Amino acid sequence: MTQAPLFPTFENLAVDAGPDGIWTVTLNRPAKRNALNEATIEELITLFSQAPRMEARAIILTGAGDHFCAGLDLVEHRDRDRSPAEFMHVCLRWHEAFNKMEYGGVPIIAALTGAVVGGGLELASAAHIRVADPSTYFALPEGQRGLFTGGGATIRVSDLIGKDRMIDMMLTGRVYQGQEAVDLGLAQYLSEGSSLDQAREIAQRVAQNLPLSNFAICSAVSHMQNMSALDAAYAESVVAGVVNTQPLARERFNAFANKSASRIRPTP
Ligand code: 1HE
Repeated sequence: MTQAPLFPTFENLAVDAGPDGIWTVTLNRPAKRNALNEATIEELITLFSQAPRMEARAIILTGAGDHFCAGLDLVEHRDRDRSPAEFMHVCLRWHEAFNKMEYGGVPIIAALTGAVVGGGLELASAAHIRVADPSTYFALPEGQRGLFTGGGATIRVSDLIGKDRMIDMMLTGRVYQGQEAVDLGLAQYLSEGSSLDQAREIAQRVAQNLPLSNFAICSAVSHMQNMSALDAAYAESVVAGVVNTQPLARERFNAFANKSASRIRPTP
């Protein structure tokens, strides 16, 4: 893998910035099952702060080894013996990283394998598209570990699956996988083979959209969800005013009008 030239050398992430604007970002602590220590979160903040200004057209987020992410680095947490205020600040850095992802405007496609647990599910839920494979499983083992979610699960995971299911996962350690996980909303896709391969196909398709459209899709929808319906409708009209009149879209309108553009059909 090649390191994106404008980034410092990351210790915990591998970044492969492809010439087509599709980046692959790999959590790179497989010996620790990609558990999220403070250093990894700082690297995620750096990366996802800069990516929108570096012409990334889509980012595939994956984990090295068999497991996407084992959540909070429990050993670091034990060793640091943090005060409540210190851990609050840790959580605020997680929020910084995950908000940069969700609101940054670059489509993020998470290719999930193995454990997507605790903070790993919080990370995955900040991606715009999640692809699971037959090895992927989702859990919130906070209850069993003597913890509570701190990386945004109360917002994002409950948005995906509903508060009652999330509470059940946290209380009982219930694990979801396969089609059931997709049906519940934990992932949008279940690949038969490698989730990374399917994530690449999705990234290629998504990267064909105009960047301004993708920016709006991958930031405005989330922002509008935080607004009143009245304000969201107003903001939507403003965003649509900018996006739907972008000069680059004209050739797409022309292609539709002169019948050279593909038509929308159901998959055979
Ligand atoms: C870790 C971590 C970790 C593995 N922090 N070091 N997260 C959890 O409760 C999940 C904890 N992890 C596991 O349940 C399992 O490790 C896995 C199912 C992910 C993988 O199992 P396995 O058998 O492949 O690996 P392993 O033998 O358990 O672990 C291999 C190494 O990874 C080992 O280190 P080693 O130095 O002894 O070789 C483990 O200690 C290390 N490792 N997971 C630190 N999480 C903002 S609040 C968020 C709250 C949460 O995230 S709660 C969920 C915490």
